[in-house]
Amino acid sequence: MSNENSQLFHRHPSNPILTAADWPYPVNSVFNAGATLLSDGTALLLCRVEDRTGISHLCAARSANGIDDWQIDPRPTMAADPDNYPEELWGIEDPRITYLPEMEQYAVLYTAFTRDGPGVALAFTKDFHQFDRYGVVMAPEDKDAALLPRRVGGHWALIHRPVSAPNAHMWISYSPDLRHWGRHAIMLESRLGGWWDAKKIGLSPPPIETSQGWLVIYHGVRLTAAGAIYRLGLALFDLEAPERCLRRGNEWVFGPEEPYEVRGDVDNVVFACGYTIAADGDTLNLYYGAADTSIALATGSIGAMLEWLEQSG
Ligand code: BMA
Repeated sequence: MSNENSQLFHRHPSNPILTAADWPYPVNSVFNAGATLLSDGTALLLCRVEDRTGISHLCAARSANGIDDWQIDPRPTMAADPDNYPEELWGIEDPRITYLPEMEQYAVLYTAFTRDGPGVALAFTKDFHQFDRYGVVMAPEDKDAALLPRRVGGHWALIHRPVSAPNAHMWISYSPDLRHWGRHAIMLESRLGGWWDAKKIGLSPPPIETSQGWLVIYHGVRLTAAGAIYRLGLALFDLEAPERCLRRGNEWVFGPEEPYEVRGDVDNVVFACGYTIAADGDTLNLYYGAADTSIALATGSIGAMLEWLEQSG
């Protein structure tokens, strides 16, 4: 894939930037990390870590430049707690972080691997040490969720991905209090047939608020005879009615190409759960899980993504 849109993202030369070998305790793999910038500018990744039982927990890694010299918590930062939260029976996965200025806290939406499949769970934190769990907010089977950072029309908005086999679309739901959810609407549908994003799509990192709308990076899953291929595409949604899609790109903008993306515990996967935005307000640092094995970094220009959507959306 060396066509024009692959230029939207540039892989960091030291990819993958974090692997199991970097961990201070024995783990199988580290991938699909939520990301945020702390108030002092430190980049924080809340990494999905799969231990050697096959169960995942979350572990925080902090770095001044967001690239190297990561300070990794010496033990799991947020471990599954099935005694108190039975929905976390088989672990917790794929966190997406949104800072809510109104709450003065970070919301972490994550997948709780329940007895009946993946569900969406919510926890709040101020410091990524203590977490206040709200429990399951969307029952299984549902995942790939994130909150918008502010209320829209007086309500909180949650993007998520319920499964109604054989299809899975992106939905949005609203709440007055972050506990009771309703006004469910389809936000973006998976396409049909041979498309790269046919049958199954989902939100990747939380939406990016721009003057033109909510810029959404989403993943599409192509099922092939050799297995699934996870790639990323772009879409833009109305700022005050985010269920309204303004533009959608046809081609994927990022897909597995490098050896660490093509080969791993799960081949051919790029799966982004988080980003940080540089001081210029335009450079997006996208952190993505590569082949369910390591964490990699690609950078892109938000302005260039919007322009690309304008031309090809
Ligand atoms: C999806 C997600 C991710 C994972 C991907 C590829 O369903 O749940 O956790 O990276 O599969 O295995």
